[in-house]
This record gives sequence, structure tokens and C-alpha cells, in this order.
Amino acid sequence: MVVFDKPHALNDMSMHYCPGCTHGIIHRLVAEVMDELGIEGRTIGIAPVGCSVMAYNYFNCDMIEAAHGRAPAVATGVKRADPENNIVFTYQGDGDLASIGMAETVHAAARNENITVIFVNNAIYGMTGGQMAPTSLPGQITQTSPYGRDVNHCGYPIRVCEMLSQLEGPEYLERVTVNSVKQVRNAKKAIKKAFQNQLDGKGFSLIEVVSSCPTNWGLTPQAALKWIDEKMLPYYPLGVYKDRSAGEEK
Ligand SMILES: Cc1ncc(C[n+]2csc(CCOP(=O)(O)OP(=O)(O)O)c2C)c(N)n1
Repeated sequence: MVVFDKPHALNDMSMHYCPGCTHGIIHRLVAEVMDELGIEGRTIGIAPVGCSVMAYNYFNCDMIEAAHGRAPAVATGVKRADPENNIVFTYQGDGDLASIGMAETVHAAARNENITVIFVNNAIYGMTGGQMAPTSLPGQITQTSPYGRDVNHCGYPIRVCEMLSQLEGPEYLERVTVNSVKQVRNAKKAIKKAFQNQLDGKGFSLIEVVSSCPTNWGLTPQAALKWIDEKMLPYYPLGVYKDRSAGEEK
């Protein structure tokens, strides 16, 4: 009896992510959803610049690499080129989505582009060695805030779901995490819904996944998962921030 198998939508290769990094879990959830919805052959993923820059190697669907932060703009073009057939998702870190790419994010949401955005918030610039991100917590020690993020000097972290929920445009915004089995299951449900919304023509769906970066947080993998509960979730509460179709007959 098969009790564990690789999703077909993930390629059979080892990933370059650090031990304890949750990018791998999130890749797997996206791939499982592609399998379950039977959309691998018509899905086009847009990879970001950041640790997941090589996501194009891992997903077994068509992939395009976007310039840093521009994934929602590329996704807009790909979706609009063939809206009936193309299923388009972006996969972006917090530096990519909420810093250099903030304009693309906000405008794609405001336009209610019928795309799916997977937003991996690990509160740091992982790939470049742990600089402060727009989502780094007040007091968080990073390479560019060695004494902790000083909000008087660097401003406050941006809560993306809360901010986008003020727009008329977006269809669905939810924040999840993947630091326990229960949370991984919830995250999968949210990711599946975000793809299903696109199939149903409902519009812009963004799932923010609160994630770990043990290497740049300077923690063991286990301690990093605990840090999510203790530090990240009080600042970034989990939940649905917008669901325009909530209450509609399923
Ligand atoms: C135009 C441009 N500016 C800056 C960089 C340098 N750079 C590469 S990745 C990155 C940030 C990545 O952080 P994030 O999006 O949070 O993803 P993570 O690596 O943490 O998964 C930056 C600033 C770049 N590659 N291109």
C-alpha cells in the first residue's frame, strides 16, 4: 500500500533550500493542489527573485522567471493572453512582493486579476543573506538592523493581507502558516481555494504563508517553528482577511 508519494506536479529532485526552511512544504502543497485539481498541464507558474528563484526547476508545470517583484505583472499578461485555459500563479517572498514589487502587488489586487498569488512571508531577505525586509518585526535583529529593527528609524512592518483587504478589488485574502501538521492542512485548504477561485473566474486570490528562515534568524529548525508561534503570529494573525464569495452556495 502506498502511504506517501511525491506529487506529480513536483519534479523528482532534491531542493536547494536550507534545512528547516518551509519553502519546500509550500512547494509541495501547491503541487498537491495542482494534482488534485488536474491542472498541471495548463498551469503556468511565475518564479520570483529570492530563495525561490529556482522554483522553475521544482514545479513540473510551465514556469516563467520574472524580474524582482514583477511576477504579478507577468502573471497578468500570461493570464490575459488565454484566460479560459491558462491557470497562473505567482510564488513570491516578502522582499519580492512587499518591497520592490509592492506596486505590482497592489495594482494586480486592485484590478482583481484572475490569478493566484502564493506569498511566502519569512520576515527577512533570505537569499541575499538576511537583510531587513518590509515584514521584519519591530526589534528583529537582521544583517541591516544588528541592534534590532528600530521603528523610529526604519518604520513599521507591513501587514499585506490587512492592507490589501482595504481594496475593493481582491476576491480572497488569507494568512496561514505551516509550522505544525494542523497548520499545514489549513494552508493546503487555503491554497486549494485560491486556485479553485481562479478556475471559477472569481479573481485575485492571495495566500500569505507565514514561514521560517532558520539560517537567517539564527535558530535551529525546531526553534524557528516555535518563533513563528511566539513572535510572528502575534504580529501577523492568521485568518481570512477577505472572501467576497463567503456565504455563497458552494
Ligand atoms: C532589481 C534587483 N534588486 C535587488 C536584488 C537583490 N535581491 C535578490 S533576492 C532579494 C530579496 C529576497 O527576499 P524575499 O523576497 O523575502 O525572499 P526570500 O529569499 O526570503 O525567500 C534581493 C533584494 C535583485 N536580485 N534585483
